[in-house]
Formats: sequence, structure tokens, C-alpha cells
Amino acid sequence: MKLERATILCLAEYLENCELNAQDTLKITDDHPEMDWEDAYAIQDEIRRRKLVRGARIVGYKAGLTSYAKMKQMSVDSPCFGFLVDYFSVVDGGEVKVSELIHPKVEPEIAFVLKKPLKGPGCHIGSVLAATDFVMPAIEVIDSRYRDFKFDLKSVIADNCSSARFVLGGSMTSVEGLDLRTLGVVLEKNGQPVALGAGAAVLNHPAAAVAMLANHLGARGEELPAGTVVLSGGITEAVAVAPGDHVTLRVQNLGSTSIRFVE
Ligand code: 0L1
Ligand code: MG
Repeated sequence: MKLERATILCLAEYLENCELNAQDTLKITDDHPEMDWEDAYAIQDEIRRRKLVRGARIVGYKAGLTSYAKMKQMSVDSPCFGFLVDYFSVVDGGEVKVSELIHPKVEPEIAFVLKKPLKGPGCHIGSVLAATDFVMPAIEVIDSRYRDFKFDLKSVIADNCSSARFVLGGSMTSVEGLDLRTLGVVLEKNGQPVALGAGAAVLNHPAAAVAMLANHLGARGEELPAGTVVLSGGITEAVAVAPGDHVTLRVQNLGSTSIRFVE
């Protein structure tokens, strides 16, 4: 680690306040170019600790930047991992207040819900599918705290990978007999298709993103517990939204989920 503990605490407080006050900032590596990967995840951990102390509950985890479309869009070359707390969760068909966010974008994702814990190292697609209770369509609302979404990977990891809100819907479908690679997704904004793709866009198989996440947590002495939700990453580029927008995700065989954006 390159940063002092005091600097990590200070950056976590600063970034979390940016989230809570919907206030953007320049990327933190501008002032801390020496920051390393461990520092980045230590800042994210401290943000998580701060939320837990205030009574938030961890409801899931996410893999981000898992499709080549997303990596290209954000000029990065590897995935990142973050956590989801209870207040990020929006009911199917529910509202997201744009005034609580900076510049939200939506991503079409496949969510995995686990029936058994998953702990790396050594997790692979097979172990993920065996531990999966069911999959569901998910729309992730991301909201980088960095001005104009201009960041590098370390800054984005510290910022809990832009996590903000998510919605799950459609049907709870067993992965038995389901080919997640060829599963088609259509993301609609105000009734018009705005992004199309298939599961294979996520690291060739969405379960591969969940395995990477479990291995990442395992290396840090953590695991994905049974019952947890895992967002496996945007299948397409993220799409910007504004108050008044209505977004629906339709996933082949899994049904649909939707969300409305209000002032
Ligand atoms: O969930 C994601 O893929 C987002 C990861 C962070 C990068 C971004 O804000 O686009
Ligand atoms: Mg995402």
C-alpha cells in the first residue's frame, strides 16, 4: 500500500460524501498518483464500513466493466468489483430520484442469486452455476462520482465502481438448461430499443464475471454468501437517463424489469 491510513480514511469520507450529497469531483488519483490497487479497495472497504456503522445492510455485490463494450466506452482494460447496500435497491417498476444522483446511466445485466456460498480461489463457471439458485433481469443505475465520468480504474474502484441503484424483475429462472451466453437482451428507453446484446458480451459468459468476483473476494479473505445478489456487469454500453425517462429491460426467457426516473 502506498497511502497512509489517515489518507485512506479521509478519501473514503470525501468520496462517500460526494455520493450522499450528489456532488461530483475530479478523480482522486489526480492528487494521489501513487495510489495502488490495495489502496483503491481499502478506500472502497472503508466506504462500506461507514455505511454498515450507520445501519445499512449489504444485499449484494457487483462486477463492473465486464464487457468489452463497457471497457472500450470507459477506456479501461479490466473489470472491477463493488458492493450493493439495501438503499440501492429499487422495486420493480419503481422510481429513482435523479436529484439524489449526479449523472445516472443504466446498464442491462443478468443478476445471479446464490443458494450456496462461493469462495475463491479456484471458482469457475461450473462452480458459479452449481451455487446459483436463480437468475433474473437487472437494470443497474450507475452514477460515477467523477466529473463527466472521467476516471481511471483505481479511482473508480475506490468509488465503489459507480454503484448507485439497481432493480431486479421478471422471473426467477433456474440456470439448468439455460444458455446464458446466447440469452438476448433489449434495453428500451421510453419505448424505443436503445441497446441490444447477448450474455456472451460479459467475458464470454456472465458466470465468468461472478467467478472472477468470488476469486477476488477470496484473495481478500471474503466470500459471496448464500442468498446474495450478484450483478454480473453491463452487457452493452451504459445509456444516460434524465427525469421523465422510463427504462425497461427485456431478457429472453427471463421476462422484463423496469424503472422510472423522476426529478
Ligand atoms: O457497473 C459498471 O460496469 C460500472 C463500473 C464503473 C465504471 C463506470 O462508471 O462506468
Ligand atoms: Mg454494472
